[in-house]
Amino acid sequence: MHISGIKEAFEKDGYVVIGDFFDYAVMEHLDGLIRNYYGEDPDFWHNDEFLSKARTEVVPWFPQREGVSEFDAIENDECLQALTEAILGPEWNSQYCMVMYSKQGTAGQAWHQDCPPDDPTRHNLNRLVYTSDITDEIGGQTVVVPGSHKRGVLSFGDPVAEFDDQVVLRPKKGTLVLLHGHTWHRVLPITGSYRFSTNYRSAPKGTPDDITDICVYRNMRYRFSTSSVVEERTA
Ligand SMILES: O=C(O)CCC(=O)C(=O)O
Ligand SMILES: [Fe+2]
Repeated sequence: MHISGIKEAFEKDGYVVIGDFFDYAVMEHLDGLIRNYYGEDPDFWHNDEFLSKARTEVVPWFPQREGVSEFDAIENDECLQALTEAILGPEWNSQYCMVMYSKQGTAGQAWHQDCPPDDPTRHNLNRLVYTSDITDEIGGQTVVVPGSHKRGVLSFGDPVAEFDDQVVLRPKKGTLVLLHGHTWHRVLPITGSYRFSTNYRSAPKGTPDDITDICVYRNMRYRFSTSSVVEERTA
């Protein structure tokens, strides 16, 4: 698929999946670094209220902030940069690289939008890199509702109920998923060992750095910087 086709698919669906985007050996190397960092039993980072209300269990890691430079190669990948520019326009911003790890037996992530869609033009772009396969045996499949980035705020309701028009993604090692921050998405429970993904977040020119501070769930809006529920949703 050429850049124009990818851009078109992204604009229509709010996400696009591109298999075999990254080099296998690079994926192997980063995968090893991530497994080594988390070890056997990482601690949770969020407080109990968040864990129970959001039904989201992830342990984040920002490797570049700790001087782990091996993650820069993906960030500097020319194809990834060209694609990002096509989607976000000139002078887009690279925000940070965040690995998200979920342990066996945890809930994954409930339905959410990474940032409120109150202003449709203000959003982040997830550039998700999968350094190992997401499989049905392990769980942790990424689920999206196509076109939902144009539907406004995520509907109120059961945080983890299925949508009729949802699509389950099973990215393989080396797959790139571009996902609009307003697209309704979630991660299924982790039934097998553990799963992680690596997100190179970016945003159009002029987007505030804290664009993803408030996350919209089906039952609340949650502010990460203060670990607080800023709105209990009733509708
Ligand atoms: O890990 C995934 O597959 C999706 C994670 C996610 O919700 C995000 O990066 O905003
Ligand atoms: Fe997300």
